[in-house]
Amino acid sequence: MPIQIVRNDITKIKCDAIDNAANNSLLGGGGVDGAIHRAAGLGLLEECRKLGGCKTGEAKITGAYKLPCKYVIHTVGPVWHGGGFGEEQLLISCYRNSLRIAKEYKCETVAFPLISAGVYGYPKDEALRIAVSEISRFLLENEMTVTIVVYDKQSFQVSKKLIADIREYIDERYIDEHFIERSNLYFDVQFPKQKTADLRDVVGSIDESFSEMLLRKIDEKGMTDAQCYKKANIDRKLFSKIRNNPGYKPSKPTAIGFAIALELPLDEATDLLLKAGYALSPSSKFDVIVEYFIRNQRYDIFEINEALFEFDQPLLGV
Ligand code: AR6
Repeated sequence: MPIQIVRNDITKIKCDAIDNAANNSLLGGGGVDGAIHRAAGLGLLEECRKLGGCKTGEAKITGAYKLPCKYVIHTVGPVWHGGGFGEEQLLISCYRNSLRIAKEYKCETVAFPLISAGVYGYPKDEALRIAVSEISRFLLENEMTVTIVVYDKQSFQVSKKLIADIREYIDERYIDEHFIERSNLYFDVQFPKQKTADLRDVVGSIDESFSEMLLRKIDEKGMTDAQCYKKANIDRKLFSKIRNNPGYKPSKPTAIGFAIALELPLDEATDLLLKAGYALSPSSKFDVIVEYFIRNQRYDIFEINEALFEFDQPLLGV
C-alpha cells in the first residue's frame, strides 16, 4: 500500500529504510533517535560521527547495522516555537529531503516516525497532517510504499471533532435510519437504470464486472488510471492486475478505495462494491465509518484512514 499508518516501534519495522528524528549533531539522543541507536548498535554512531552533523530540515543516510532494514535516513526536525518561526516549512523539508534520498538509494519501502512530534514539541495532529500531505504529494510522482509509524496513542488526536462526529454517527443515528435507507438502496442497486434504460441496458450492466465498471467510471470521470489508483492508495502493480483481468476480485478495502477515489455517491459506491461481491453492513464498524465519509462526501482517503486507524479498523487501499 502506498501509505500505511501503523502503531509500532519503528526499530522493529522491516523495510528498506527507516527515518530517524535526529538532532543537529547526529550523535544520538532520546526518543526515537535513542531507540534507533540502541537497536542498531555502536556501528551506527561510528558512521554518524563522520557525517559532520546535519542542518535542520536536511537529511543524511547511513547503514542500518543491527536494525532489520538497509538504511537509516537521519533528518533534523524543527523545534516548535509556536508556529511563527518557519517550523512548517522546515518540517516539510525533512520529509522532502528524506524521500529524495530514499529514492536515490532505490528504496521501495520506507518508514517514518512523526518527526518533531516528541521532544521538539510540534503539535502531533499538525505533525501528522504534514507527514501525510508531504508523503502523498511525493507518491503522486513516485512509486514507493511509505509507512508512518505512530508510537503513542496521543499521536492520533487528529481532528477530534471528526472522530466525535463519527462516533455519534455510529452510536446514535446509524442503526435507526440504516435499515430503511438500505432497503431503498438495495432496490436501486438491483435495477440501476430501471427508469431510463431498456432491458438490454439492464442486462448489459449486470454482466459488467468490477474491473469493467471501474475502468468505465474512470473514463467517465475524465481521470487517468494513475490519478485514480494513487488517489485510491493502491499501487500500480495491483492496478495493472485489475486492468488486465476483467474477472479480478479485489479485496474489500481495495474496492472501497476505488469508490472513494472516484468520489462516488453512496448508491454508486454500493453498486461498485456489489460487483466485487461486497456490501456495507450495518453491523461492521469499518463499514459504518466508510459510509459516514461517503455520505458526507469527504473523499480524502488519508483522512478516512486516519479515522479508521483511530477506531482500530483496517485501512483502505491495497
Ligand atoms: N518508534 C516510533 N516512534 C517513536 C519511537 C519508536 N521507537 N520512540 C518515540 N517515537 P522524538 P523529535 C515517537 O522525541 O520530537 C531526540 O533526543 C514519539 O512518540 O523522538 O523530532 C533527538 O536526538 C514522537 O511522536 O523526536 C532530538 O534531540 C516521535 O517519535 C530530539 O529528540 C518523535 O519524537 C528530536 O525530537
